Amino acid sequence: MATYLVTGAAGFIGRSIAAALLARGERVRGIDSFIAGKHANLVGLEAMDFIEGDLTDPATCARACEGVEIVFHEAALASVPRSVADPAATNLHCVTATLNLLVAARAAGVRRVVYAGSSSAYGDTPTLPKHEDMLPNPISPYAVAKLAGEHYMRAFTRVYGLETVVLRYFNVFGPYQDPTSHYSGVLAIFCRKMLAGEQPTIYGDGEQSRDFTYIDNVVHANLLAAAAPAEKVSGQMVNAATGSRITLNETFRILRELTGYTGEPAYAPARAGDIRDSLADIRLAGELLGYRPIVDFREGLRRTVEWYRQGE
Ligand code: UD2
Repeated sequence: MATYLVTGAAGFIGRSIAAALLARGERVRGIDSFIAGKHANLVGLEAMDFIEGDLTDPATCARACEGVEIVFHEAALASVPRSVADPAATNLHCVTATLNLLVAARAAGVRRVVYAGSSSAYGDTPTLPKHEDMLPNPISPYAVAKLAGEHYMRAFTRVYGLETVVLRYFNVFGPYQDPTSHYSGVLAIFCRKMLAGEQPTIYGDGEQSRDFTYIDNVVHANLLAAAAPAEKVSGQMVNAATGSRITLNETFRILRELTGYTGEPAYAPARAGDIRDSLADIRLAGELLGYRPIVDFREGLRRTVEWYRQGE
């Protein structure tokens, strides 16, 4: 019987958490609908008990939660522009699916759910760094949907006593992130294009900044969130990030060195729903989880470029 359930296990973050759990010798179940996940991401996870299924179906959620102690809920339809194009689909796969999962988790006697929140919840307020007691101010349908999931987590802790921990991820990147979709994270897109000698496009003036967070840091935060004492973390929301930021223009320059690309970027109008600057305050994650970033941005980017260079 599985101790851990990872939703979105064929996605970039889900497969990375599952791999870390399996490496520790844990019993892991994974579920994915392959709407965003990829079969190729399951290579190396053969020891995982895998269910192909969609969390929008309550019976599938019940099956996935059976016998499980801790859930890592990574399944989502990520991407701000995707949510701008189809807000109902984002709501279905981020909000309805999350509620179904929580209902099933409670019914199955799951002890704890660790939820993948998003830094987009902070919105476009000028105050930096973003700390957890700031009022949320979501500006895209995606941000609203991920924030709704956070509120459901807290409500299930308050009302039903289910332990929940929300990790607000800040622009996660690294190996296994899909570089092929228009909705992919910018670093995955840029790595693929620049290694192939293709010109990347920067939306806006490139002076927007992000707290780009290498995947190992996020996996580390998840493992800490699963193990931390309930009295310290249950019902809490904490940033999972590095606490430093960099502009897209500067990132492009570093990627030029790492990939050998010699051209300039193309510039196009800024995307609707986009946020100008993002930077996390990570002190609370330190206090509650004992979290510190373990891989910095440049090293993470170097490893990521090498991974894409090997041909994924
Ligand atoms: C948001 C969240 C992030 C995560 C993610 C999931 C914020 C600050 N971050 O990321 O935590 O939840 O959503 O999708 O809200 N861009 C280009 N060229 C491209 C692609 C993107 O210039 O080819 C720009 C884009 O306009 C944005 C930046 O790169 O300014 C980052 O875009 P992204 O889609 O990688 O992530 P973002 O910040 O929307």
